[in-house]
Amino acid sequence: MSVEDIVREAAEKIVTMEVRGAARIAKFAAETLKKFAEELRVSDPKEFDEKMRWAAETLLNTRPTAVSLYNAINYVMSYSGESVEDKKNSIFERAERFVEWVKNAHRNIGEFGAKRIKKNSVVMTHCNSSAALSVIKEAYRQGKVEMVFATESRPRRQGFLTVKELTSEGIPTTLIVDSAVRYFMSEIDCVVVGADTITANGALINKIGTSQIALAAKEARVPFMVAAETYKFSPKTLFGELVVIEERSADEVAPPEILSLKGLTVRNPAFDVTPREYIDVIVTEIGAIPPEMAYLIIRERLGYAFREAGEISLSPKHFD
Ligand code: RUB
Repeated sequence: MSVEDIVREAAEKIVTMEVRGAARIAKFAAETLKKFAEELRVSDPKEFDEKMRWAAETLLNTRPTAVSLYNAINYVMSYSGESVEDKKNSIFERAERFVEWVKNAHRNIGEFGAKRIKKNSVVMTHCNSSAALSVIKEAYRQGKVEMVFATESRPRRQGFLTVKELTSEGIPTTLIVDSAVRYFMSEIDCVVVGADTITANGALINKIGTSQIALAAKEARVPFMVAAETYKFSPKTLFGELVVIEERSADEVAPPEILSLKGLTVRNPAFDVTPREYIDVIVTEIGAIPPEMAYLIIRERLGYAFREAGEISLSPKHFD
């Protein structure tokens, strides 16, 4: 196995969704860059930088939508140092700091988010979000959650992961198909979802179907909470860049006998956009904010995080 295979294999795991979810892929990318740097036997600093850049771009070109991946990679790649050894140490430190960021963020988000959940609540969630589950689990620990409705989340059924996780903690859970969301909305007290990306204007990009849930929630006047670490906010959207919505293979949607039907087209977008008007609150690790404040998070929080060592701006190649 060559040292490059560390990166190739990691990239493959993200593409095939063996590692999935915006926080997990971000953490995994940071850990992979660290491991790659650790194993790289190169003495020329310039060559080292080139190899690191190749690794960063390979990881970045796996899935286009979750900005957490871009932010994680940029954070680690903003390393400093003149010698290879110094560069490596800076990478180790930054990767470890990013991983800590992920872990601590979940703790705070759980705590802040749980405060917004009232006693005896029935909560609905979609897909499988570690941030949203932090909120739900903490609220349950505080005795506030009576029942969680979890959507199946077709086509990949991440809802199964969610119901496994919730039931393993003893949380009363109801699994529903995605199309049953509006049917049950009148029984729901609060919707909590995660985020793949939050744009500068406060829109949420999350698992396909999220915007329909937000629509049904607004109609029924059910509060809609987004649990999102600050590394889910997109600095790129500040400069007008649009979020690329990943479209995945038709195989995920239907079996071969359907896919072979003459004249049939299958579309499989993995994410959708929920405008900020549908969002009551975004719970981040530094506080619960209205979506209108997304711009400030990007400027004050992320600007600072990347300014520390000067941002290296990477653009994914095949998504442009
Ligand atoms: C996962 C998804 C999740 C967000 C947030 O999509 O949309 O809601 O990534 O998750 P996929 P987390 O399964 O296609 O990766 O809070 O864990 O980052």
